[in-house]
Amino acid sequence: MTKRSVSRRLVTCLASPKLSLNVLCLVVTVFVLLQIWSFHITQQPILLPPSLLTYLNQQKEPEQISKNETAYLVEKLRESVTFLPLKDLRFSNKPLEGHTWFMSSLYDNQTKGEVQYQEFPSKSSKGRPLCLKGVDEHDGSWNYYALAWPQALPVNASLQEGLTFVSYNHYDYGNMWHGLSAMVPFIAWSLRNQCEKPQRWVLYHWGELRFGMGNWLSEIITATYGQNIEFLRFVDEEKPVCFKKAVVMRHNEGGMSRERRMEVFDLIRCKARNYCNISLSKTSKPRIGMTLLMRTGPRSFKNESTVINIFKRECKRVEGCELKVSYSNNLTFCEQVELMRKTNVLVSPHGAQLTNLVLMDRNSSVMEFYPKGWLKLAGVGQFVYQWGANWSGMRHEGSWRDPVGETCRFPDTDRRCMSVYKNGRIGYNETYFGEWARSVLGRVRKMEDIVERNNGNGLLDGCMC
Ligand SMILES: *[C@@H]1O[C@H](CO)[C@@H](O)[C@H](O)[C@H]1NC(C)=O
Ligand SMILES: *[C@@H]1O[C@H](CO)[C@@H](O)[C@H](O)[C@H]1NC(C)=O
Ligand SMILES: *[C@@H]1O[C@H](CO)[C@@H](O)[C@H](O)[C@H]1NC(C)=O
Ligand SMILES: *[C@@H]1O[C@H](CO)[C@@H](O)[C@H](O)[C@H]1NC(C)=O
Ligand SMILES: *[C@@H]1O[C@H](CO)[C@@H](O)[C@H](O)[C@H]1NC(C)=O
Ligand SMILES: *[C@@H]1O[C@H](CO)[C@@H](O)[C@H](O)[C@H]1NC(C)=O
Ligand SMILES: *[C@@H]1O[C@H](CO)[C@@H](O)[C@H](O)[C@H]1NC(C)=O
Ligand SMILES: *[C@@H]1O[C@H](CO)[C@@H](O)[C@H](O)[C@H]1NC(C)=O
Ligand SMILES: CC(=O)N[C@H]1CO[C@H](CO)[C@@H](O)[C@@H]1O
Repeated sequence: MTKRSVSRRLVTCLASPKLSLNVLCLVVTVFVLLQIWSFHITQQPILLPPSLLTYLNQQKEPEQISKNETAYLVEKLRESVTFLPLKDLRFSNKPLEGHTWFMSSLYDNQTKGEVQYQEFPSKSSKGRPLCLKGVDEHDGSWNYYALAWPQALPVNASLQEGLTFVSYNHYDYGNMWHGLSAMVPFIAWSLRNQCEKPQRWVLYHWGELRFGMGNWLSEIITATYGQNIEFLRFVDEEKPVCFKKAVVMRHNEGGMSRERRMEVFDLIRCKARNYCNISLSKTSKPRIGMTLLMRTGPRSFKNESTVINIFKRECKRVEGCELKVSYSNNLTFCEQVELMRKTNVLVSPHGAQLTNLVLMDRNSSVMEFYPKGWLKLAGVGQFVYQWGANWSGMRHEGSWRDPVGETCRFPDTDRRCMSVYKNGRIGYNETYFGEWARSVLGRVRKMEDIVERNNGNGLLDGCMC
């Protein structure tokens, strides 16, 4: 050890926070200075106590200290990334309010009338990407999220290139309506971001991973983005996945103005028609198309032939009206798209098949039917198709609620009756159905422009359909 390096190390040593070392260093420094001063030694190694020599040898050169301090700190940052449970049980009594129980420590970007979303990395995440971890499909509190600095991603993490859509859905991705509600905000985001397409999706329900959507929904998404859906597979619960760019939605279409929602449905409708090769010239379209979209099983009509005959009769009275009767359960996706293009009046019981209403031309009409007991017992969810019609620019023409049905041994407002009514079937009232159909058809006929609309005009740049 040379004098120079010894003295430099002694200076570092003097700066040490340990009092005992300081004292020792001071003593040694004085000793070294004395040696130098007395010229007794010049090139010989300085004799130091062995314990101090060991300590000094552990100290690195200054440039090395700063360099390896960085490497050291990055390593510490990497290790200190803290994963929190995706589902925060503290908010289980109000899972959908405010920041929700999903990624509850993070806040959405809320601009009035616009979709509520989170984007990572972003200014609000201070440039940190989002990382996810966990493979649980049954309990979302065993899946995790974290923000990490790009230079210090967590140990064992992989980085996914491109754009990833992370969806939270309180209901499910199999049901056409609930699934579509979860997808609307992503499409709205894309509309405002040069139609950017996701390279992959991560779907959560209550923080639990999901790896699929209903067929209708996945066709809608495939048609809208013009590519197949890729789901991210988490291979190992100890291997986090971080995203170059991630967009998170957890409020469905909440916060979006009616105009923004209609933009989304205009795009979906137009993309679906293109995807199904339904060109405007190729297929003829009735002047007024009335479609009975039937269900089988729960909420089907008890006496289909009578119901069909009532609407057939009313349609016949209106010039240019054509009635079609279809079963939603055995139509392909493109058959549904085609059918809806030809439908101006959709007549159907309450149920997921009604989600197809968004695929009709704007300003088309919907007539909805419920079995007994739903008004008081089924909760607000029973109004989703009234909302859906409004949000997609359709006219909900009202509902018929069957006054007759199975009898429940409790009072009709008792919640226990819902299990009796839930899967009820629907009767008919010939007088009411006839008058109702007449008045709806009358309104439709009065609207002059039953011609083709929604050619994708008015859509935003980069999202032309
Ligand atoms: C929130 O979104 C708006 C556009 O909708 C954007 O201009 C703004 O920068 C975003 N804010 C943050 C903090 O990300
Ligand atoms: C990283 O992965 C290795 C091998 O799979 C595993 O043994 C180790 O525990 C992981 N480390 C962390 C911090 O998860
Ligand atoms: C639409 O037409 C294209 C090109 O002719 C074809 O590749 C595609 O399979 C068709 N799609 C459907 C749904 O028929
Ligand atoms: C349907 O109603 C018609 C007319 O009321 C009746 O003649 C027929 O038997 C009913 N059919 C069924 C399956 O209930
Ligand atoms: C569609 O389903 C309905 C009811 O289950 C059935 O009556 C009809 O024959 C089916 N149509 C086709 C084309 O399979
Ligand atoms: C829908 O109907 C309203 C009037 O009821 C009309 O002002 C509007 O232009 C129509 N929209 C389309 C897309 O036809
Ligand atoms: C949709 O709802 C809004 C507010 O409730 C209402 O002003 C508007 O007229 C409705 N639009 C249609 C087409 O029903
Ligand atoms: C059927 O509808 C008509 C017209 O709304 C109503 O006057 C009549 O009471 C209804 N009949 C039954 C059995 O509910
Ligand atoms: C002397 C020494 O340990 N140098 C290391 C400092 O840190 C860098 C980056 O991690 C390494 O490459 C050096 O080997």
